[in-house]
Amino acid sequence: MTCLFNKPRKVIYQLISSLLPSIHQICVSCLLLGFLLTSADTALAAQASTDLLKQQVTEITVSLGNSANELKFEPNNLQLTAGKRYLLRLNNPSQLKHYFTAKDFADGIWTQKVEAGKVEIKGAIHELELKPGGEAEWVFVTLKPGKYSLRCPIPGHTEAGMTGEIVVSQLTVDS
Ligand SMILES: [Cu+2]
Repeated sequence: MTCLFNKPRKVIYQLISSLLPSIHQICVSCLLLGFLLTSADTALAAQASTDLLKQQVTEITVSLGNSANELKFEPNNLQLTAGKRYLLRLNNPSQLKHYFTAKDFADGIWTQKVEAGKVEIKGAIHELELKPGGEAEWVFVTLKPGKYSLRCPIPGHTEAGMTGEIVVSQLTVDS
């Protein structure tokens, strides 16, 4: 029997780095499954066994403000379903800076990535700031059903009506 520790260091490093991608994948799956199981929904947990990340994406586009510089999200009501994968395209056609802020919503999703310009960001995202003419793509899987508020926290914008609602409904399984 060969002992791992007798092998040259280089071989051990190669072994570990070849394992890393699969370890990462397993962790993501466990994370998703754990999240769904703790939400005590067996239908969702069953859904998690199919690979959530390979699901087709549903595209949604939301504008932050408009060319007339009105302070609103268009549309300002998003209807999503838990356990689905989405591509949220955000754009800012106005001459003002805006935020897409929905912290509780962001806590209840799993972000796969955010793409803006030539940069791709992985990991948890809680709010995005879009400068005039800015665009970003947010790919995520919805996990936790609920009604979440959306707003732009720039002084005066929330007050002027730059708010919205994101509804994540329970996944219904046909029997
Ligand atoms: Cu704003």
